[in-house]
Amino acid sequence: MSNSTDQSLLSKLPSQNAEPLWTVMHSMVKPLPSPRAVPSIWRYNDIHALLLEAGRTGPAEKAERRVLMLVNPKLDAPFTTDTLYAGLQLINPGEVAPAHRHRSFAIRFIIEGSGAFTAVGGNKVYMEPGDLILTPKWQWHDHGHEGDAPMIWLDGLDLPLYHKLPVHFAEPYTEPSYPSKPVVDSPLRFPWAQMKAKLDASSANFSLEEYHDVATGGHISFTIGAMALRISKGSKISPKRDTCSFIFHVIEGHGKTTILGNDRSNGETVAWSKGDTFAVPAWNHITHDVATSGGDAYLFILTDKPLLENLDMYLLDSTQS
Ligand code: GTQ
Repeated sequence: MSNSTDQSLLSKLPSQNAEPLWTVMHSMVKPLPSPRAVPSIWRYNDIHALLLEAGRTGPAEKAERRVLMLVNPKLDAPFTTDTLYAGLQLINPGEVAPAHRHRSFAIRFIIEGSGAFTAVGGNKVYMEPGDLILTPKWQWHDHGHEGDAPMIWLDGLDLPLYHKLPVHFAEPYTEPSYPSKPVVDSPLRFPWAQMKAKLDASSANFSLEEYHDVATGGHISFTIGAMALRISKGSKISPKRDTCSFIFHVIEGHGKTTILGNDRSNGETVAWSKGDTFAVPAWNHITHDVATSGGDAYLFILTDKPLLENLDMYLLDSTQS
């Protein structure tokens, strides 16, 4: 197309709400997956102090949820990665984080404290450190605390998805608490002792276990998946990259993870220890390296793999050696 034809054509397009693809082909159809999120780490020591401070400034009832969102430095809230949201929530003894329900799916991974519960759909599920608790979408849920020290957990939700699909909403319940009774064995609670035993059953230098929905045996939700990873002390592992993004939370141990961008540029190494949380964008290369001193490392992992599989967007980089 000659330049003058092009100019003449281009000038006629805006009034028709049309634009040429050929001038922007490369930015529209990129040669590599192009996450907007960047690698990032939130250190527990730092956030913990701020969360305790938030705990002194006002009641959970008023805040609805006392949460510090873990916001990716290249994105706005609620993006921790391009698809996953994480936040750290604190509840004080005697408080109630009032009942509501929303269209997003949520998980809690318990970090510290004892005596708090999440009530989901009428069932009070007590939480202990290392437990994973599910809150399926559209279930009435409130958090309460019968213990005597602040309780803190990691929230994980699929909230970022609703920016492209703006159909998310929440409803408050008429009372602070939804009527509920305690349950001992809830299909929504995955105790740490059971998961740790599975991870420890392997003598390989690492073991990876997915949390499965008790009823279906499949992923815990249509959008978010959860896994736990054990890496033996002194081991270095480089899982193949894929189209998933991840949020890692350190349950135990210390080590470092090198995260390389989709074209192996912008490398970053994050050193981590207990309580830290870090985000890994899609199609990034990762290498975990666990120190010889100290014990095995245990990591909790949130992933968008169910979402990508359900949409047939999952791809493992089979070219990686
Ligand atoms: O506990 O219900 O971190 O609704 C963000 C939104 C937690 C919750 C979050 C929520 C919740």
